[in-house]
Amino acid sequence: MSMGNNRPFPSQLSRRSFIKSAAALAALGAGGGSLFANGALAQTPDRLPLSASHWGVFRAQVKNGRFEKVLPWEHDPHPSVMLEGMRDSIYSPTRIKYPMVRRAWLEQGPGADPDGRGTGDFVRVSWDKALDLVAAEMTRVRKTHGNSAVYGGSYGWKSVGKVHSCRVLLWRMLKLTGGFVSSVGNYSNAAASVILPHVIGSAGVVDQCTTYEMLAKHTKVLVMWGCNPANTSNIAWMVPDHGYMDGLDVVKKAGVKLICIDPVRTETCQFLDGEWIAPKPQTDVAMMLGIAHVLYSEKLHDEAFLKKYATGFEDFRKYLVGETDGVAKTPEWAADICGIPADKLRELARTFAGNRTMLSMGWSTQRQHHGEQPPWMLVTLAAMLGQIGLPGGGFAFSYHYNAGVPTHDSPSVPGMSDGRGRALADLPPGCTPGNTTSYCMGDTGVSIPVSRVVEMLLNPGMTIDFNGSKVTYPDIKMAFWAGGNPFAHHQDRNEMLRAWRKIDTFVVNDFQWTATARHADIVLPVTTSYERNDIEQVGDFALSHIVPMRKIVEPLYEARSDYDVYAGICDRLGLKEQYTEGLTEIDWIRNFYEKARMTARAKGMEMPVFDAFWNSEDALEFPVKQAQKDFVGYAAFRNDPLLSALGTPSGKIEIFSKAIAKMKYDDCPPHPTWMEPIERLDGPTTKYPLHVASNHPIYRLHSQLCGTVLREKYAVAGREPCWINPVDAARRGLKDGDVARAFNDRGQILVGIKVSEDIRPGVIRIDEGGWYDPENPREEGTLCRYGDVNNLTSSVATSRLAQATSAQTGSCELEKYQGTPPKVAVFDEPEQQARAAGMPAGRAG
Ligand SMILES: Nc1nc2c(c(=O)[nH]1)N[C@H]1C(S)=C(S)[C@@H](COP(=O)(O)OP(=O)(O)OC[C@H]3O[C@@H](n4cnc5c(=O)[nH]c(N)nc54)[C@H](O)[C@@H]3O)O[C@H]1N2
Ligand SMILES: Nc1nc2c(c(=O)[nH]1)N[C@H]1C(S)=C(S)[C@@H](COP(=O)(O)OP(=O)(O)OC[C@H]3O[C@@H](n4cnc5c(=O)[nH]c(N)nc54)[C@H](O)[C@@H]3O)O[C@H]1N2
Ligand SMILES: [Mo]
Repeated sequence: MSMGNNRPFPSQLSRRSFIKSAAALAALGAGGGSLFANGALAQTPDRLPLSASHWGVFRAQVKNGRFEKVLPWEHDPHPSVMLEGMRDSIYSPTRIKYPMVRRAWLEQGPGADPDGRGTGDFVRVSWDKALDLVAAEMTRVRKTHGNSAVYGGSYGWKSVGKVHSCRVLLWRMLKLTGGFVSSVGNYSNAAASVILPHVIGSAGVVDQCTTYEMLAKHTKVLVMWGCNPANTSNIAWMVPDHGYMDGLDVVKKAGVKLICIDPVRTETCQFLDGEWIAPKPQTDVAMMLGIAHVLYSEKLHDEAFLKKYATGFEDFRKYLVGETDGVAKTPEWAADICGIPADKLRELARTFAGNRTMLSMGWSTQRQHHGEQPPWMLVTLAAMLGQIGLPGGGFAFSYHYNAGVPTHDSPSVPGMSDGRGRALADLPPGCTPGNTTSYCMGDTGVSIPVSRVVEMLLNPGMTIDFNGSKVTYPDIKMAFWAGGNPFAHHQDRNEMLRAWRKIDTFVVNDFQWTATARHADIVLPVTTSYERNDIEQVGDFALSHIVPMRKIVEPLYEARSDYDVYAGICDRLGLKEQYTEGLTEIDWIRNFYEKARMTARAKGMEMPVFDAFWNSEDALEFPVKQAQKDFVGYAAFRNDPLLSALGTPSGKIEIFSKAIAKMKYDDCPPHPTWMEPIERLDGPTTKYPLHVASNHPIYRLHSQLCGTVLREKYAVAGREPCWINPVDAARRGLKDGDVARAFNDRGQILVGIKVSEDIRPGVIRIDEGGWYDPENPREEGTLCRYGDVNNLTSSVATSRLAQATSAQTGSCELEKYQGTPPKVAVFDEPEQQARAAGMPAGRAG
């Protein structure tokens, strides 16, 4: 915990009263050989109820049943400012209070007036009525159209907790009651995690990276290639450990030279006083080819490494020097495309080759058209440098995602399973044994690449390629979502709205009135994770603690846990016992803990009994071995490429992939290749002048917390901020604080102008996750009043290989908004809900 008080980040919450003496910390953590911080302390703030979130572990001060104040956990080295938004989200005016049904759907039946979705005309119903409607509609759709008419992919970041993992709980219900169409992959790294197994034999993006300590000791040059851990490591899929700040600090103190290749001068770049190089977005492959050409022509590449550890360099070399296509990828050629001078590319090549260099890439570069290529090209560049597997050298794809903090010696805590599917004895209503229709057989339908959901809805029956296989789109009539916000996360909002009109029924579980909930037919109000008990682990890579998540407050309004909602649906189909297995919330928590305890015992560690853990009001800490502190990525492969061969067909790094060559995809050639995206800054056929960068937000997790007080910290004129370079602002007569309209052929949004030197000319930054707020939901292409950037982005797939999202592909124009801008409404309580307050539940339905 070496960080001082003067961190330049907005993400720090004051820990004033919670810094403990070293002695107290020792008593908590490492005392007496026990792994357990066994609450020997008095009723001090550290005995307040403990729980956890995507923003960190925290303690809660509760007064009269209200969560009054959030206190950072005393072991959090860098508490996130987002914790305050987390608390506020519980009491936000956007809370969903009651089950509600869209009036047209309720009165005229499924599929009625699909254009009316999003207009807010909801009717409050009782829980009984709502669950009856959902169960009956699931049965109707399955009987009429089969199980593969139900989409339950339900992508999203939900809340933390092993028991109340709402997507898994949904799948468990959908599997048990029949079958459903699911999804594979994610919006995060789907291009990288499909291409990298062909190249390095593992997903790469979830591999642990060389630790920060080892970087500090060995690395001379650290390249952050579209990689911003100082922002994106604030959160985690489980609970963040926040060890990245100490890590970056150690690297800074060691004097490692940082080079940031990014259209934005990031927090990471600022903190480490890095050199900022800002290429045109989406041109990184061209830039890397230019650097590779210098390495090759100046004989700075490591031939021995390429020979011993890689295959296919010769095929790539021919492309690099232009033997295959007549175009040498010289630095001059690259400079023309990426906008970085050829001499700078030469200098970078020499700097990389002359020093121990770590090339660290984030995931934005693969969230673009042809997004498979940048990670492949980065590995190729690293292979040419020959430092892979050496301490402090090589490549990495996860520093921005909490990797680099040593992995602790801990057991994994299992989570809720999506179940065994349906046993024959559990036949759904209307089925007899021997009936082989898909509805009665529990046929689980197909899985689609997750970002193709809109393409699927628009094109039932169409067959697409996907990583060497084929997927045929089913005809979806009903979609069920829990724990995600597709009306924020998916690209090309207006195309999506057209697609959504094709389905009969859309059911959404959430605790807040997101645009997704507002576009539902049936809305079910669920609890936040602070209104229920659970268990989780700390640190996606660190795995340092197991934390008891204690209920902080009783459920507000009529909220029920997702678990209870699905149990209620299963009850109506005669399957409740099978769903719950007769277990209560605390039974599940105890079972998962006990399984972890057995795993720990097998590793020679003794964890306390469950009750002691649960009542301790502290997290259980695990030790870390020296070998993990000294971890070096791909060292085993380098030391013994036969015994520790990679998982590729050749066991080596595949610069040329025969497996991909066999697929014959024109949009994913068999070696890293520069291909023009459909749109880019100064692209040959690009219509609009500004590239839209939709970064991950500083004060939110995607759309989560957008409806909270945190908005005051970043909103400009009440809208989502749009960063713009002074040159581009002046050209359009825009100044700080203005409201502007950003538009292209796909859509239009209002944004608040934030003029900044920290963004490259020609690029604007509008973070993803701003809540969609259509001015007139019935009108196609209507203005979004708040600033959901996905009105502007393209839904094109990266390629036929990964079929991943290209969220970073999009361009637009910007103009000052004339007149009085329309009021933002998406953060207010919906009118029909406010009116329904006095109405006894069920009166209307
Ligand atoms: N343009 C652009 N678009 C992007 C990206 C980008 O970079 N640019 N990034 C993409 C990426 S990487 C991702 S991961 C996605 C993220 O997209 P999402 O994961 O869909 O975004 P979240 O805002 O986290 O949505 C989670 C939702 O779950 C709800 N929720 C939380 N807890 C519970 C619970 O216990 N039960 C239920 N029923 N609901 C709950 C929250 O209230 C929230 O509405 O966005 C993608 N979209
Ligand atoms: N605070 C916060 N942290 C998060 C999240 C969040 O919502 N908020 N989301 C989490 C999730 S689900 C994910 S998937 C990860 C996402 O992690 P990333 O995908 O790595 O995050 P981004 O912010 O999209 O992009 C990282 C950097 O790439 C730069 N960049 C964009 N386009 C280009 C390009 O074409 N070339 C180059 N060289 N750089 C480019 C951006 O300016 C940014 O600084 O973050 C996680 N962490
Ligand atoms: Mo993500």
